Amino acid sequence: MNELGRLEDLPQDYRAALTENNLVPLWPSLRSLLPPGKPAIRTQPTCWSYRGLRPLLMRAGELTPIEKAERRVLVLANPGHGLEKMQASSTIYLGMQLLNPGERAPSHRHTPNAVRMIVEGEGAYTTIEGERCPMSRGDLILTPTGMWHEHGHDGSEPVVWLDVLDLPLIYYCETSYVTEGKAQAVTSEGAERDYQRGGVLPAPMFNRSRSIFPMLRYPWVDVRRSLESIAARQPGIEAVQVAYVNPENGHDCQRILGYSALMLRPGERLEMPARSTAMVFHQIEGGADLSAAGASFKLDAADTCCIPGYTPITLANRASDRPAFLFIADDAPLQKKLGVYEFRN
Ligand code: 1HN
Repeated sequence: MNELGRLEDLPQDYRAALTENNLVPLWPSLRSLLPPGKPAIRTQPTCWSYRGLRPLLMRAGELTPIEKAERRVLVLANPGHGLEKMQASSTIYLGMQLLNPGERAPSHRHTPNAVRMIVEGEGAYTTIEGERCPMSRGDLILTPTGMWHEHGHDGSEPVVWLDVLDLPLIYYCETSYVTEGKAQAVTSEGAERDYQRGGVLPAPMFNRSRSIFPMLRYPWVDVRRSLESIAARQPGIEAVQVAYVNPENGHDCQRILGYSALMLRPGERLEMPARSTAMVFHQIEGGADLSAAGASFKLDAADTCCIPGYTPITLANRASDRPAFLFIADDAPLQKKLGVYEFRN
């Protein structure tokens, strides 16, 4: 590839005239905009241990009342992007949110899409457009773009969950904003039970689907049961993994970020080929060793890490006598829509 002219090669008066006219020469920057073979990646392999994070989150609970925070969150920020950018990858925002007994996080709606992966505690719930979704460890709860949502807590212990949002992308697009709202009336609970059997859908006579996001809560007990069934019935399968999809059409459950759950069988080691998406791993149960891009992390329950795209990843269950379970988030739905998603073997 031939050397391109540098900015310094241009006469000072010419550079000044370009700047004066809001013009920039492309050729000095072309190689950094289009690096050969592989993108320039800011996302660094980064791990946030729950053991390190939890005391700081509990302290936030003492320092800042919920009324002063609205959402009491410590953001899992990737140093490769600069901590102030508050992003885990180019498109993914991660935060650990604390709700103490009796607290309420008021109703609002916004353009970014969110999901919550429940980390600890019982008795809290999110209400989304009137649908009350109880929170239990490992449950996944969606709050898609534009839907009213608020959180409450009737239990007796702190509740913590991992928020995953496509906020960096929506912010980049200059489309990120919020609308504050009044408390919602609860009108329904347990709507996910209408979809508890794959292959069997509600079939209203006149109107196929009530909503483009028909399922908002994916209980961990059901997801875990599916994984265990696959592992037991298909011992030769490469990877025991299930995707969180829209049960009405089988598409990704959200439009920009994709979610799945992975079971590592006792003693299993899994080599994942490089793909173009950065990936987030959150340990739901058990312990796993993860290595990628020169980094290696020991993940214990509730730990979270982020790995850049275009790098192979190795995962290993540390235990030989019990399975390990991971929640995975990436931006494959976005990249597939854009036509840039790739696998490299
Ligand atoms: C948000 O609305 C929540 O509703 C959590 O719990 C984290 C981070 C950025 C923007 C909105 C929530 C958020 C958020």
